[in-house]
Amino acid sequence: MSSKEIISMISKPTLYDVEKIRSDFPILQTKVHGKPLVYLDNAATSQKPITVITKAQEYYSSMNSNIHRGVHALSQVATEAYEMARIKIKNFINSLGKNEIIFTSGTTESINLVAQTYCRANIKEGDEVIISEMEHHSNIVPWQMICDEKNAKLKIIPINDEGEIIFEEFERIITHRTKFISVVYVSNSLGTINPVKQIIKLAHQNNIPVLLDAAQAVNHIPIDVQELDCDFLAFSGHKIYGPTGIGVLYGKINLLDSMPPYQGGGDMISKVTFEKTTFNELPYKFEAGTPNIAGVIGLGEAIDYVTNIGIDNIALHEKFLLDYATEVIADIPGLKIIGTAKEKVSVLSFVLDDIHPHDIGTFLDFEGVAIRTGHHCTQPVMDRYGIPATSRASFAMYNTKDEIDILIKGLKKIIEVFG
Ligand code: 7TS
Repeated sequence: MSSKEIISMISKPTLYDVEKIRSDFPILQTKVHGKPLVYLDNAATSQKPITVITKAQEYYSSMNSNIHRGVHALSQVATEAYEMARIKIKNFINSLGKNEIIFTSGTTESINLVAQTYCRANIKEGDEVIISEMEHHSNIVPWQMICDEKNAKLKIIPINDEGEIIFEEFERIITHRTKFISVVYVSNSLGTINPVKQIIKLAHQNNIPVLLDAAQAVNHIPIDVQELDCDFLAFSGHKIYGPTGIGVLYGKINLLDSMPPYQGGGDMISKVTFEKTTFNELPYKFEAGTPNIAGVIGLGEAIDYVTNIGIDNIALHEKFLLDYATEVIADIPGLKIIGTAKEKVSVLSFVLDDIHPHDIGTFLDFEGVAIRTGHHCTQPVMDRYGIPATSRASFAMYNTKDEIDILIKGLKKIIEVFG
């Protein structure tokens, strides 16, 4: 489909009624500096529908109690709601069983958990771990830490000018010493969708487990862990319209079973004596202490919200937005898009002449437009392009063509002001 056709389609009603969806998100009525909020910082965190907000509140107002330990009514209701959310997530990513779903505080903790358990137990001196050049710092630093500790080597798959993984380089750097691969499914600073199925296939031919950082994928792309055949998958609730401070680690049951626990404490034990402790079954072995119960229940509600609209419909709407924005932004003199991969989600990073991204962000803020500026916790990506930072607009299910026009108008004003 040509971009002209896409633009003509976007002016027609899309698969769903965007205005109806917008009315579910109270914050979208906010005014910023007297202007209607145009929220285009969705890659940092998405806004929450009213159902998620009320569900988390409902937990505190009518269910609040600790889970898994009480025989009293409230504890049972809370436990049921908490475990129901686990089942919703299991179904959403099509894992084999609910025991493969572990609640963490977010993508960052999920990755650290795998690095500190699976990799601490399985990586030895001289072994290698592979990541890519486009990782978020959360998928770099935990591997540096464990590689430093074990005297192992961290190897990097380079990216090309478009912001795509160079697959032949990946094939080249895998060796018999490679013991783990952790790659981002969708880049937060470039928008690139990586060929993760091919990566996993090649890794498995070499008996290497793969973790997918799906922080930026889960809200844009349907995920089927069985079809992907990934060994681990990490994501955060707040990027998929759920609460902050809650996330998920999916792991194949045999791997999770073989791993030592991450943190010690309540709920993760079967029996404790001073001489010896035995650990609880999965998934509780990895959920020490009182968890973020409201967060889990809120995340379950967010999954329901997304499922009702349909992740495919969301993807289609966002593709229209990305294609439209990419087309119209190209008319801005001096603007260069960073990240032009063939397969992309609705993330648009750019630099504009030598105007500093922070100036762009501040100026747009006065127009009511929220974008992200900086290195987006991907400093190696910035180094790859020889830039200190980008401006990044990222679109979600509730964004509109009109909002992109406001962004473009703001950018044109910036050029007038900065000359
Ligand atoms: N991985 C990717 C690809 C991300 O985009 C992020 C957060 C993380 C990991 C970490 O997620 P957390 O929920 O544990 O913090 N990305 C961004 C961003 O692009 N702007 O702010 C946070």
